Amino acid sequence: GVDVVCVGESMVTFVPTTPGRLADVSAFARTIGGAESNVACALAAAGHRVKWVGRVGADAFGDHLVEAIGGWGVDTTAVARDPDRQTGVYFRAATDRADGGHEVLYYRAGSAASAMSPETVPWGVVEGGRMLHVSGITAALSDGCGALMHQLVAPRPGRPLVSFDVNYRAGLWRGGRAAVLLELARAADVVFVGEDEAEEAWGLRGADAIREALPEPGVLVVKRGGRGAVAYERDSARREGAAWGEAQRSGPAPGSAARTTVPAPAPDTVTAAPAPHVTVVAPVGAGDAFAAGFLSGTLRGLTVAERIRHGHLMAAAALTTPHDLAAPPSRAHADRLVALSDDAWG
Ligand code: KDG
Repeated sequence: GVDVVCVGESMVTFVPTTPGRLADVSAFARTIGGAESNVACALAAAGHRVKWVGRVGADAFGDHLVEAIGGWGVDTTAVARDPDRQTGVYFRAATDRADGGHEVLYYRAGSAASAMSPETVPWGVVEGGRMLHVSGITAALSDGCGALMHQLVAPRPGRPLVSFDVNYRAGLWRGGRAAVLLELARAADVVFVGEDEAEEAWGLRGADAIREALPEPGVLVVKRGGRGAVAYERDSARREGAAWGEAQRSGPAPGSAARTTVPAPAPDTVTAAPAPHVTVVAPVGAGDAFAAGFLSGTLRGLTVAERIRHGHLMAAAALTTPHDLAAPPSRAHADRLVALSDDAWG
């Protein structure tokens, strides 16, 4: 069986070989991008069975994505090839702006992935894992992709545990607020969001305000950059622990009321864990790596504190490479690092 199914658009990515504004640089190195396939690759590298579901053109860049992502050990058999649309591409500057943002140029409007929809993505495939990982990027790609996202997170019997990374991308939302991302997050079981993006996307300030606006998910992880991360875990989610798969299967019947009408949730357990200090080479991909580390710990039934530390370790690896993806430490090595005392982590 498959542990995790990741659904989303992947793109061929061009990163300048010299620093500077995109307007000035002239040479680029090709790499791969795509938040959900980044998570898939990192999870596969950590030893999990992972399937990436996406849609690429029947072109050379589509070949490259399928081959490169497959090279990380990800099952790509469910990736659709669209003969009529091209694979998405994006360029990003090598130097990040002082405000923490980075310069990005997307060439993805009308891409093969934008044709993903409830009609073009085979349901049997997305339902086939213990866990389903998706992100808010997909909701911005097209109406069909938006409809697909709503369908993927909707409560239903037998639904896998749904992990949702908010992944607000200002360039895809024209810099505006994205209320739909809050709606999608509400329906998920595990939610990842950065404090900065919650402010940009929803105007919410600080971790507690985010939890207040988003009380439904069993686990909400708020990332605070160099200050680490804090997780809010509902007691019911904690009790279910490693048995969450079973709990999901006996969940609400089809057509029953959405989670927003579920009785008021029991109090949260709040777990904060600092991040190790690293010299950042490129922040892109760190959020995906964090999600992969956290989800890997979830699949292994680790405590929330341990899951956060695995997330931080994977993120540290991604932060210190110029590409989105970094080879994570081996599981045994990561477990040793996670078990270090609080002093080593603080
Ligand atoms: O998280 C990294 C992604 O942002 C990057 O790989 C490109 O998927 C991408 C996007 O849509 O921004």
